[in-house]
Formats: sequence, structure tokens, C-alpha cells
Amino acid sequence: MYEREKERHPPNAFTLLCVCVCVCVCETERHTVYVLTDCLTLIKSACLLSVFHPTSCCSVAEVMSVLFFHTMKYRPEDPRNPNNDRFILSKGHAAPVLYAVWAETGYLKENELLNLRKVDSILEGHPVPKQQFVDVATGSLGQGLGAACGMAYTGKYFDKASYRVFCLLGDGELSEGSVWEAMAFASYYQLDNLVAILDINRLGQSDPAPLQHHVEKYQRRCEAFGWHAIIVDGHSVEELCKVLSQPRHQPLAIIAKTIKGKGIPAAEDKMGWHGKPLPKDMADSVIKELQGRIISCNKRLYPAPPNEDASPVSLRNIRMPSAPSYKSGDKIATRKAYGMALAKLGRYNDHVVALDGDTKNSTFSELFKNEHPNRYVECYIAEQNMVSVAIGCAVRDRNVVFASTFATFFSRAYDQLRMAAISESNINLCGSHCGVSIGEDGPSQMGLEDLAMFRAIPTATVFYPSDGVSTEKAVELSANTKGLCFIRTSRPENNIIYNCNEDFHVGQAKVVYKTNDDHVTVIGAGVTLHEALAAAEQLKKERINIRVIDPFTIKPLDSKTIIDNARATRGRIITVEDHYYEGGLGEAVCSAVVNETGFNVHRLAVSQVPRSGKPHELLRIFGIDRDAITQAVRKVLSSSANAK
Ligand SMILES: Cc1ncc(C[n+]2csc(CCOP(=O)(O)OP(=O)(O)O)c2C)c(N)n1
Ligand SMILES: *[C@@H]1O[C@H](CO)[C@@H](O)[C@H](O)[C@H]1NC(C)=O
Ligand SMILES: *[C@@H]1O[C@H](CO)[C@@H](O)[C@H](O)[C@H]1NC(C)=O
Repeated sequence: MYEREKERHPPNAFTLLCVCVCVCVCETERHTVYVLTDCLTLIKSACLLSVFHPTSCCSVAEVMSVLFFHTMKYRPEDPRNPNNDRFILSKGHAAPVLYAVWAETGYLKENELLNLRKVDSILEGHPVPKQQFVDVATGSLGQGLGAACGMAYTGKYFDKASYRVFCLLGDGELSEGSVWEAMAFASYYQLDNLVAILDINRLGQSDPAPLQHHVEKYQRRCEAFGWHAIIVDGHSVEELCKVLSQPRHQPLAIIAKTIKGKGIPAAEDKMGWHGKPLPKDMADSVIKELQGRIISCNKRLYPAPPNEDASPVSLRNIRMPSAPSYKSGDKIATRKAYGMALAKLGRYNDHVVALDGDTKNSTFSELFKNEHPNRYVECYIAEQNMVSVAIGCAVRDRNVVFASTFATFFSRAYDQLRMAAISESNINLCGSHCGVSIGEDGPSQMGLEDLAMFRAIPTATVFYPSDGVSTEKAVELSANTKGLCFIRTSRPENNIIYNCNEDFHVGQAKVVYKTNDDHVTVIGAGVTLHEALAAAEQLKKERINIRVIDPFTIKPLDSKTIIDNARATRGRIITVEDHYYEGGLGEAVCSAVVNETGFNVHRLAVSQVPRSGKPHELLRIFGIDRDAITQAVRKVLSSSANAK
């Protein structure tokens, strides 16, 4: 295969990482277990690391060895090969054991392990995708299984390939609701290519996990969620080999009863050792003891190669074959335009897939489902899991993923979205029902924080289209834009304002209303752009001209267009948005013009928790309708007249 590091490093005292007891293989039908010479080196190198969560690594050493050198089929020299079995370390703080295994495969150099958590090393404290063998970042507990579900769904239904997906979870982590959202998803979709290994080591960080070592309770829970659940001694290599070889018709949960700190006598099954490095003398003696247990038989293990049945996928240049076909005078809600655009994109690109959380006839992702039922994944009312499944579907560039729900419900998946950025994910999210303009359903259904939320994510692009044409362009641009994309859509029907041949770009605003003698620049988006246009007509009758700008993307914001136009209106800007004040369009504009002298930004936004009512009533009450804009324009003009 390829060169292995010749030189092995001696164990270093303060750093005992994980005690990979042995690397074993069941070669004969009688499951003879060979303990191989090379595990010595694995142990040694692993021991070099160790300042980080040694006891959490110790409980899964056998599990990891069996998975990576007995069960999984993959090409260790090519960790992202599409045919490879996938592995997700949901208990991401056990990263050192993952790195030790990849060193044992030869992919990582053993001396690189010494650089664990150093600023210039790829071996960060928790798994991140700058490591080729990591598909999704973990470390925020409870998220690995949802991503694993997305990968398994993709393997079974989209790729129709034989690769399998393995996910290792901690027992403390099993208190996260998102884990059980994923459990329900996996059984509903019969993901028989998915295996979860539950490391029941009894202890969490500051307390035992609630079910302690009651493995039968875990088994009943898993079975209740529709999984095949098997209890094993997680330190028995032979048992692990056996259960992992069984044929499957359901998702499989391996409930591995283990001991936290296994192999470190003073720390075994004891509280107070989570995340702690071992003292030097303790580490030395443990390492010595381990080395004594190695049976040298000069045998090297190589993982079996995968079946070559996941066809190559190209996600380059996902285009609409034709321009939008709206007519001026048409009225459409941007949420509906989203569904139409997505269905159209799917017509010409086989790898476009859509997810929704039981809101498809509100977000209009239903239009995609109607046309492409095999590429639609109903995620039901489990938004955290939906985002994780989306991330899983998008890894290794297998799919262009669009997931939709009400904008406001993404807030409960914010940790998953934050992790999507760390995972370098390219998922696209569409949030409908933004703002008070949804009307009667009331504040629980109104997205009023979503711009703040998505703007704060470093890899995010935030689209806020205002008509059917720009929505279709936003969908097409999202499909081709790296990082997270968020498309904010609205419920009310509004006029088509753009010509179908209008060109749109990320970070390029449109001046939608202008004369040679404008006094104020008004920036609105979605429904408030239409209110601004109505205000412009109204003010024209009073011989006050205003300029109206549609930012199209709130992030990145087109500062140049905003500044150039606002200069023409003597720095007078009014922003108006169907969002709370904090973190929305107004604040984005303020930070864009922060260096301009003589600029004055007046902001209109929703300042309190709103209520039910008709959309136009709520826009009026919360001060973001055409009248509020005309008043603000007059006020800005009179105060600047007074200032003279
Ligand atoms: C969402 C989240 N909450 C809290 C933490 C902090 N934390 C890291 S490890 C840990 C204990 C994990 O226990 P368990 O899942 O049993 O794993 P073990 O280390 O015992 O294998 C905690 C609370 C975290 N990383 N993520
Ligand atoms: C969605 O469909 C259901 C079932 O047909 C219907 O009862 C409901 O009113 C629809 N919702 C919307 C927002 O159209
Ligand atoms: C404002 O000026 C500072 C200092 O020159 C610069 O670093 C920053 O990028 C500018 N900000 C904007 C939004 O232009």
C-alpha cells in the first residue's frame, strides 16, 4: 500500500491519550482473535497524545479498533472516496482516539499526533473537516447521528450504493433530544445501512449519565424507536466483531457496556477524571503495563477495500436552463416562488434534493415534491434533525440540498447551523413566514430574529428576495454558492418588480426607484420594499422624491451601491424591515456606512413582541408600512432642514 512511518516514538509521560488495547481481526469462522504486533505502536503513539479526554478515549479503544480494522470497508489513503464506509465520532471530545486510528491506518504520520491541538496542526481538539477523514464537525454533543442519517439516507436512496455509515455516541450525549429525533428518522426510513454504537461507560462530565450502566433500559428505548438493539461487552473484541458482522434489516444500535478510563486502574469507572490528563508517573506505569500485554505476531492489518458502486457526482454549475417567466402585473408570494424555482431547478439537475419539516404546503417545497418525489425527504417536525440530515446529505458533494421550514423554526436548530459552518457545509435553507406580515397566526409563527441569526454565521450568505424573479435567482445562486445559504421568504403576495432578464449577483443591490432629485434613500426588502415603493408614489404627490434600494442579499451587503446612492441623498438613509431591530437590515446598513461622514441612518423595525391581526394592520401598528415610511421621510427632511 503505502509507506508507514518507520520510526516509532517512545511514550511520553504526561500525555497518555487512549489505550488502544489491541487491533484485532476475526479471521476464521471460529472468530479467532489475533492480537497484532502493530497495536504496540498504536498504543505508543496514542499514548504520546493524551492531554485531552484520555478516559473518554479508553472506553472506545476496542470499538474503534474493530470498526476500523475489521468491519469498515474503505481506502485509508483516500478518506473521502465516495465508496468508503463513513464514520462519525458524535462524541467528538474523544478525537484523540480517532486520530490514533488514522495514524494506525498510515494516513496520519505518527509524529503529527504529537501536535494535537497546536495552532498549526490539523489535529484540532474536536474533529473538523480540514481532516480529510472527517465529514462533519462534532463536539457539540447530540448532532452526529442526525448527520449520519443524512449520509445513510443518501447512500440508500440517492446513491443506491453499498457503503455503510457508523456513528459512535457517548451515553451522556444520549440525553440530547436531537439524538432521538435522529433515532426516529432512521427507523422510519429503514436505514439498514446505519449502525450506531452507544458507548455506555456510565459517566458523563460532572455526574454519571442518568441511566448509569442499565444497558437493558437503553436497549428498550432503542427498540421502542424501531432499531435492532444488541447489548455487548464493549471491551470484548470478539463480541464486537461478531455483532458487527450480522446481516441487517433495520438500523442497528450496538449498546456497548464499557468502562470509562478502561486500562487506567486509578481512573476506571471513577468520577473526577473526565477531560483530565494523567499525572506522569501514572501514565508511565499504564503504558508499561500495556506494552507488556502486546503479543508480537508481525502481522499488519489493512481495511478491506469498498465496493465501487457510488458513482461520481458533479455539482458544478447547477443552472436554470431558462430565465424566469413572470409577467409584469403578476402577483406572487416569494414563498411560492421559492417552491416553483426549486422544482424548476430540480427538473434540470438530478442532484438537487429538498427537505422539509412538515410545512411543505406553507413553504411550497411541496411543489418540488410533486415533481420529484424521490428527491424529497420529509423530516417531520424535528428541525434540529432536519438540519443535521441536510448536512449529512450534502457531505462529499453528493447532493445540492435545500431544507425549508418557517424561518422562525430554524432558531431551534441554531446549534446545528453553527456546526454546519464549522463543518464547511454547503447546505441551503429557506425560511418562509418571516415577520409580522404573516398576520393572524401570531408571534409564535413569525420569523423576527432570523436575519440576526444567519448574519452571525461566518460562512453564511443571506438572500432576502422581494419578488418572484429575484426569488428564482436566489435559488439558483444558492445552489452554486459555497457555505450556508439562507433564503428568507414572505407570505403575502406582491407584485413582480423585475424584468425576467434582470441579472442578479450575490452582494449586488438594485436601485428600484430613482429620480434626479432624491432626498432620502430608503432601503427595504421583502414586503417592506413594496411598502417603500408605495411610499415613494405617495411622496411624489407631495413633490418629495426618494430613492428606493433592494439589497437582495443582506449578507454580503452591497455597501458600495448603498453608499453611492445615499451620498446622492446627502447621506440620508431610512431602513425598513419586517424583523426585530437587533441584528437585522438596519444594523447591517449601519455597519456598512460606519466610516461615512455626514451619513444619518434612521431605522424602522419591529420593536416589541407582536400579536395576531391582519398583515396590513400589523405593518401599521409596528411602524413598518408605507405611512410609517412617509412619516419618517418627512421627519428626516425636517430635522435636517432645522439643522441648517
Ligand atoms: C451540547 C454539549 N453540551 C455540553 C458539552 C460539554 N461536554 C463535553 S464532553 C461532556 C460529557 C460527555 O459524556 P458522554 O457523552 O457520556 O461521553 P464520555 O466522555 O463519557 O464518553 C460534556 C458535558 C458539549 N460538548 N456539548
Ligand atoms: C396544508 O395541507 C393540509 C392538508 O391538506 C391542510 O389541511 C392545510 O390547511 C394546508 N395548509 C396550508 C397552509 O395550506
Ligand atoms: C472602516 O474603516 C476602518 C479603518 O480604515 C476599516 O478597517 C474598516 O474596514 C472600514 N469599515 C467599513 C465598513 O468600511
